[in-house]
Amino acid sequence: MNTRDVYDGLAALYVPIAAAVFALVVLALVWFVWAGRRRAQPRGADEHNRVEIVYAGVLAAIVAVLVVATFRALDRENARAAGTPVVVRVVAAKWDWRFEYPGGRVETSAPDGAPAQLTVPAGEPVEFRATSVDVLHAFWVPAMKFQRQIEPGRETTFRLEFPRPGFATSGACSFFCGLEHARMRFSVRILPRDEYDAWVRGR
Ligand SMILES: [Cu+2]
Repeated sequence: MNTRDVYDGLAALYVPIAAAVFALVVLALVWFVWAGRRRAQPRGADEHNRVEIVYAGVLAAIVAVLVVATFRALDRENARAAGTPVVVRVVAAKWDWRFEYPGGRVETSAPDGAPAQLTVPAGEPVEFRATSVDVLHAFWVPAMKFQRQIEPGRETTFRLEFPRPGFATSGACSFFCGLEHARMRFSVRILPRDEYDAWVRGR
């Protein structure tokens, strides 16, 4: 979950509550003004202990819900910022991709020619450290509208945040690199974070 989603989730809670409270206050004011005009108030008519206790209880409950939701959102945001970003090492070569993950998991193309698969978590920044072992290539994920040239002997670092599972399914080399350039593709699999962690561990 990125910062924007955290914020939108909170706003979706705050705005309806604020609107409902505002509407209730306005309605109550109008009602009291209308119902109370020119009528003599009997003694004790300004004492409504039960109503006031219910009112205070409802207010306290709303405040409690908002405070808990806000601090939870803050915790999620802090955890996201504190955690080291997911790092994927990318090695481009004529004419294949190689993706290396922390802990030693490595993905390359299959012997039957199926392209290498890039697996990433959804909704958080993924840091790519890319290099080439031979000539210039380019890392291109069309759905992300992102491409970056990859140079031999030099590490190129970039961060991408894949919004949700299924958002992108494929990528390719977008820099002509020789005879089989057109075959230099990879598939993209975006997983929820917990599934991604299980996948990385389960090599
Ligand atoms: Cu290439």
